[in-house]
Amino acid sequence: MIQLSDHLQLVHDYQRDGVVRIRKFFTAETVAEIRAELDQYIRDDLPSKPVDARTLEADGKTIRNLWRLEQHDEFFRRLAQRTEITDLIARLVRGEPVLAGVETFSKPARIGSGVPYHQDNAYFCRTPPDMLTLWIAIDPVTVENGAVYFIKGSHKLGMQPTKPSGVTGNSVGLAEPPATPESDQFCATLDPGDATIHHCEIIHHSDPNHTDRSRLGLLFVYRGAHTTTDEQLKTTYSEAVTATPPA
Ligand SMILES: O=C(O)CCC(=O)C(=O)O
Repeated sequence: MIQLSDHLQLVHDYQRDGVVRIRKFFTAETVAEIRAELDQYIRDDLPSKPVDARTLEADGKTIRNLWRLEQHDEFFRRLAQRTEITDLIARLVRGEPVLAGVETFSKPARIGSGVPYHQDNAYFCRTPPDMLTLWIAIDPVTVENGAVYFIKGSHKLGMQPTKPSGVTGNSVGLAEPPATPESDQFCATLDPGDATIHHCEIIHHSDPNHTDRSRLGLLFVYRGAHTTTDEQLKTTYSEAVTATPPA
């Protein structure tokens, strides 16, 4: 893994923009280990896990997301809790980092579905919003195969009105699409091993993958230990997830 020596610049950019891109976050060797572990988990372990350990694409068989890998697989729990990572995350969540989730957004070739405009805190429901996602590219991430687009600075706007999206795995979306056109948004193209870190209130989305190339991302979600549940956000989330369950 790379040495994250320039924390200060990164913290500054994250606070200003709500998202940062880090090249070569993991080495090619670590990316290969992650891919092998995911393959093994899906083949040997997932069949005996609860049905909500994954969300499928519309074909009813291809994995869209794996959820709660930190509970289901020791390899991922350990990887996400390496001190090189949590030392950086502590600065960004302004306190002791607690691992809240390890998951995939797999975006498989040809059938990978889009993710509607949203703010993650509509799902996480924490206050203060000191929570974030480290999104690590396992496959190359391009404009064509469904890179995530972020509206820089939108994490400073507070929570925007939401509506149930009807999208399995992403049940809460923004009530209205943002005024900023996609061409003015930050498109997080990544090579394998590169990563982004995004704030839980930044507005973002991704488009479907109609290409022949998979766009697999591994996500580590952290919150500050000082954050608590925002009951109002939780009520809205519970209604949406009841309307569109993740599995
Ligand atoms: O990977 C994607 O396409 C979307 C990811 C996302 O919405 C998130 O990290 O909150």
